[in-house]
Amino acid sequence: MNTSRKPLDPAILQTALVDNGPYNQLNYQEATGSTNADLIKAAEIGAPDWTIATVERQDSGRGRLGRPWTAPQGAQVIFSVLFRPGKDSLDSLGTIPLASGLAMMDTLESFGVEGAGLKWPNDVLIHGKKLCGILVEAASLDTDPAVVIGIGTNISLQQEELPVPHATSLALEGKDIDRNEFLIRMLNNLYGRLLEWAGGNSAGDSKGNSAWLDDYRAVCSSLGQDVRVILPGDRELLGVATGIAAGGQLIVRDNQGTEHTLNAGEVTHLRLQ
Ligand code: BT5
Repeated sequence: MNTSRKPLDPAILQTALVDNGPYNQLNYQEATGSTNADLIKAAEIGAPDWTIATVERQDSGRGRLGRPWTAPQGAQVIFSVLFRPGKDSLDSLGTIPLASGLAMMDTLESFGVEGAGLKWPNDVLIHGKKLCGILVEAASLDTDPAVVIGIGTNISLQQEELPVPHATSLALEGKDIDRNEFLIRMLNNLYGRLLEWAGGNSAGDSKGNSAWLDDYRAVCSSLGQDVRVILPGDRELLGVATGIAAGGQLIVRDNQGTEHTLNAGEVTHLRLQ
């Protein structure tokens, strides 16, 4: 077996993340359908805030808009986190994916991974290829909102194992990284960025700007790029990405000079970085 595909060690994870760390619960299984689906169900029956679900393999891993997310057993770090951000946070939930992507960038930087950037809102690309996928779903939007943040990172996939040609893995980028260590660092960074996110919602300036969003802007490789954006309803917008608004929206100036502030859209960078 490829050594980096050894199963995760739940005892190490439990000690680092729960007993000596900020999380409340760790659910480890060899396989499941989708860790996001599992935690959404768990949230409905009262699972605690800061519960982690992690597995070696997903059989129906999901991306956005019903797209599939796949990888061979043990070749990724796959996890979801249940986060209950509090009742005053409903208006800010849309920026959780950005804070989560930033935590991934922190983690990659700590391992010395070069060439990574965040395509708005939260695709981590290395030299234009997708390293990880982030899916934030609402488990409940009532008086006690609960969100599930799910992330799959390609650790040891080889070229012939990539599910799509525009994917990459840390192994293919020349980094042999221990999956336990990756998961521990990533979950600590995610916890830290989510606390900053929560603090920023109350402590930002009068326009809602906060320090973590400046960190996001610094690693967002969409900024300054010529982009094509497929907007909801399949409309296409061509222009230059000029900024990230205080609410996390992407600002695109079209070829006529009009600025558009986008809440959603599928961005393509027209020049490879
Ligand atoms: C995403 O969707 O990128 C979000 C993926 C989230 C996966 C995590 S794993 C833990 C948790 N549990 C779940 O069930 N999901 C979350 P999207 O932007 O829609 O990208 C999906 C597209 O990425 C697919 O249509 C493929 O083109 C491509 N893709 C699938 N598997 C991939 C992989 N391993 N690496 C790179 N690209 C992949």
